[in-house]
Amino acid sequence: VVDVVCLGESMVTFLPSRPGRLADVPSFARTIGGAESNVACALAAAGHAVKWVSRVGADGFGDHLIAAVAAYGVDTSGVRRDANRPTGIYFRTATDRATDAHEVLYYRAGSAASAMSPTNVPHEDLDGARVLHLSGITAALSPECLGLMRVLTARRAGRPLVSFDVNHRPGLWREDPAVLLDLARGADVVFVGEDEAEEAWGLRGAAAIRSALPEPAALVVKQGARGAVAYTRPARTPCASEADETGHPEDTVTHVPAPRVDVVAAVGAGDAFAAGFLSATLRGLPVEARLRHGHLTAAATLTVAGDLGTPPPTAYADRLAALDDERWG
Ligand code: KDG
Repeated sequence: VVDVVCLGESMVTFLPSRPGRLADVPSFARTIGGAESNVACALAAAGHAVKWVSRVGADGFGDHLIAAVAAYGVDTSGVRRDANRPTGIYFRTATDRATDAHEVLYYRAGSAASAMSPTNVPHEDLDGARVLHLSGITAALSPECLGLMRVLTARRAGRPLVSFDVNHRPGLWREDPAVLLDLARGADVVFVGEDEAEEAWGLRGAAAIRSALPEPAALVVKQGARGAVAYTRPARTPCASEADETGHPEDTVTHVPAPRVDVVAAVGAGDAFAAGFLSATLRGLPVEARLRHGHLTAAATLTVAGDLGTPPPTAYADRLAALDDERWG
């Protein structure tokens, strides 16, 4: 039985050997990136049965991605090879710690994953999981990928719990990112950063985001170093959509401050947060503990240059998550 299916593009990622402008960096180290496979790797590291569904080229970068993700214990049998399209890659510069700024150069237009569509992602790759995790990056890759996202976020009886991380990537969007709000409305669990909600949708603050997005049974708004707030209400059937402009008076609002960490690079931290939150959700933990596990998993990634940190072992994370309010954050 698969706990979570994560669907999305991953890329071979090149991290700079030293800080500086992309134009000046002389060499790069190879690693892997990809929001959804990051979530898959972190969930597998926490002991869950996870499958990554994607497409990669029939090339050496595709071989490397599959091997690297599988090495985390993720089932990669749902990754299809495309003989006619390459695996996506990207280069980035070191993060400026003061401003969090870095340059990103994608080589992913026309990639194998950008050809994912409702017709070439087989149902059997997605069926049977408890959770299907998606992100807004996929919607930005191509019209075919957007079509796939619309199908996967459509409410229907018997579907898995759909988790959606908004992941607004301005460098990828040609269309109006309001599409991301539509897709989020079809999900059961939504993760969004306060900053990206303002950038993509012009919505300021967590309450405004909840008012615009009342449908998901759980909406998690990440507020950077301030922490994260979850709006939750008991899940009804996945088909129920009782939202109206007045929002949900029955929402429970839970805020958890973020632990203080010495941030090296924020890339991948949102994915780690989602993995921690989903792992605790799968274990039936209360909302406060879900948020705390999100923060703890994110902290491990915030303190490394790459996308994937080493989260604390689950038993230790459970002890940290159970600390008193005064000792937390
Ligand atoms: O969340 C981290 C991702 O942004 C990174 O791994 C690259 O998937 C990526 C993307 O499309 O930006």
